[in-house]
Amino acid sequence: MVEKDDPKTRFKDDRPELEFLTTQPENAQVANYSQYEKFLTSNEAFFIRNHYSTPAIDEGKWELSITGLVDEEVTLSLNELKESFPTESVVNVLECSGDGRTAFKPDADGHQWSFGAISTARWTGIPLSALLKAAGAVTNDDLWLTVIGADAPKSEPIFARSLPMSKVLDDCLLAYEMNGELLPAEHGFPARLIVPGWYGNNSVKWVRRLNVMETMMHGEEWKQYSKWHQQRYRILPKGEEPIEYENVDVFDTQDQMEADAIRHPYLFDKLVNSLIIKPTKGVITPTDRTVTITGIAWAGDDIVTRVEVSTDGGETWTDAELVGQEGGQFTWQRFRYDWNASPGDHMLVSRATDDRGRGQPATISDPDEKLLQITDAKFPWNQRGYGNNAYMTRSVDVTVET
Ligand SMILES: Nc1nc2c(c(=O)[nH]1)N[C@H]1C(S)=C(S)[C@@H](COP(=O)(O)O)O[C@H]1N2
Ligand SMILES: [Mo]
Repeated sequence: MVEKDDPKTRFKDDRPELEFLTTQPENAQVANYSQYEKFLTSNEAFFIRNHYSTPAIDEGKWELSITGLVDEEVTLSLNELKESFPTESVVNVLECSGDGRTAFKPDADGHQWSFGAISTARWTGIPLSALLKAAGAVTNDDLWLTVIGADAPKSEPIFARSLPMSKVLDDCLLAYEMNGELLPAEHGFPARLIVPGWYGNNSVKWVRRLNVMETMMHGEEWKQYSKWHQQRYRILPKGEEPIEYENVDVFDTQDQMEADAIRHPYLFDKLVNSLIIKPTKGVITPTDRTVTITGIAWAGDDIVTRVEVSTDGGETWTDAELVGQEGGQFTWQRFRYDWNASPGDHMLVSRATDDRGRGQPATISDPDEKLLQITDAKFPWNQRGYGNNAYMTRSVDVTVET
């Protein structure tokens, strides 16, 4: 490990691009949304979300094992991995499912992220399909792959996620590069999972084992591994304990909210959402009355087809222009709107729609409503404040002066 990547010696002063919520473990969000004007976020400005401190991993000793429903258990060194398998790249937005948690009232449990727990990088690594094939894994669509991280101290539950085999084979990567550089320690060195379009919690960092299984992790046998899959990262109404399912057959997070068979959705793919980058809150003095409003919109593994902007707090809406989605399906869509601004106070809001016709709700519900799904334009308040895509919580107040 190089010295600067030692979490004990790296302090927040080294990273002006980030606003640290905690330093040990490191949890930091993008400090200035102007970062989002670029379609890739630099490795230095990329948000960090760690449950445990960044582990010091010796790449010479690190190994990946592939276990479970396989012909033969396989163990691979980093060199074997890099030499024996094809690589692919994907530009993918990582968004923490707790992004926007500050908007839940009363407060939801967890780090109080505003809207900076989202970033985009180009990830390069090995398709999981190639790795599983090499181990002679059984890969029927109804199976699961449990991906296990190496960061938990001995006494703590291991960070691991169970992912449906169909998604795994489709497009998941074991990435070892981020924006053309080796993965930085805090982003999962030497190898992490990338699950395109899905919430960040699925993209396990510091991967050490892949286990092919008939069910998701659950019950006594997987107790040491399943906390972050079954107990956390679930949408829980006030007063309810998570139901541990063995299997679900709906993976889209919003579809899960609507499915009777799933009471407490898992945070899998990202909900449709958007964010205004410019102007920022405060006084603006346009030279010719035109104020360009810019922002980003994203929809997980769906596609953003429309973004609307309101300059009167959501009373009236106008279509924004979609300006190129460089990088493909899993990056964010930028938008702009040239606003002919009249002097006075304005509340700017944006809302996106995806190719399935799903939009953003206006607000977040009251906990006592105990909503299970988006209802009457309200996002369900939930105990841990996941998945907020309500547009009014992201509004920007500006005063236009002449
Ligand atoms: N092993 C491990 N993987 C992990 C985590 C973790 O704490 N441990 N955090 C997850 C969460 S909640 C998110 S949002 C992303 C954040 O990735 P980043 O720190 O590279 O931005 O990593 C995920 N992978
Ligand atoms: Mo997260």
